[in-house]
Amino acid sequence: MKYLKLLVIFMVFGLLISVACQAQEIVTEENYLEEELVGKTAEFAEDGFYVYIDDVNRLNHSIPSGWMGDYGDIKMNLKHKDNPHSGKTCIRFDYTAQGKQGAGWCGIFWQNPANNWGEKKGGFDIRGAKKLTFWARGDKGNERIMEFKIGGIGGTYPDSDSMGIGPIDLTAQWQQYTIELTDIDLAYINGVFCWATNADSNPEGCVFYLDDIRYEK
Ligand SMILES: [Ca+2]
Repeated sequence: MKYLKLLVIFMVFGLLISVACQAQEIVTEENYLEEELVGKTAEFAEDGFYVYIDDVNRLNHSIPSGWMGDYGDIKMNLKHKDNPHSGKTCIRFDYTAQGKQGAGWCGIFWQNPANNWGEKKGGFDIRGAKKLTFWARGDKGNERIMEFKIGGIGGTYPDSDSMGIGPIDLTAQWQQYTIELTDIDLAYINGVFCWATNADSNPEGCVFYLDDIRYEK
């Protein structure tokens, strides 16, 4: 009888511990789901939070490392010196449209740190920015870029939102373009800028230039 009592006490005790553990797990999971992912605070310079202003400049943020689609068709020069929009350099992209990876399209994401497809927590908190602006020109004019955008990288640490413009037909002169961000959640943005285009729109390929890519308040 004594042993039976002990057995019952042990069983009840075990059951209580088991229930307590389950309750703990549920609470932890709920807390995790409710927690908003917020990035590192973006430090704005006087006229904006820059993605690119000039080659090797302390104002630059993120790396154009996320090459997509026919990445073998792209050449990138971050220090092109002929006719930049500002300073000494702009970025030149050469797209051959050969289809080296068989995709028919290509694009590049700026990521932080380099090559971060959402597996690391590297995004920025850019809340307060009302728009992203950038300057672009084509080598000849009529180069078609299907999309310019911000955000949209998924993974374990996904971007909180995304917004894009396009398609855009570039001109041979520098022009400023704007992505409006007033209705966008900018709490966590790893893919701070991106462009994408395709061979259908540029059968002979294209050459284009970008400069002064920045978030503005
Ligand atoms: Ca520049």
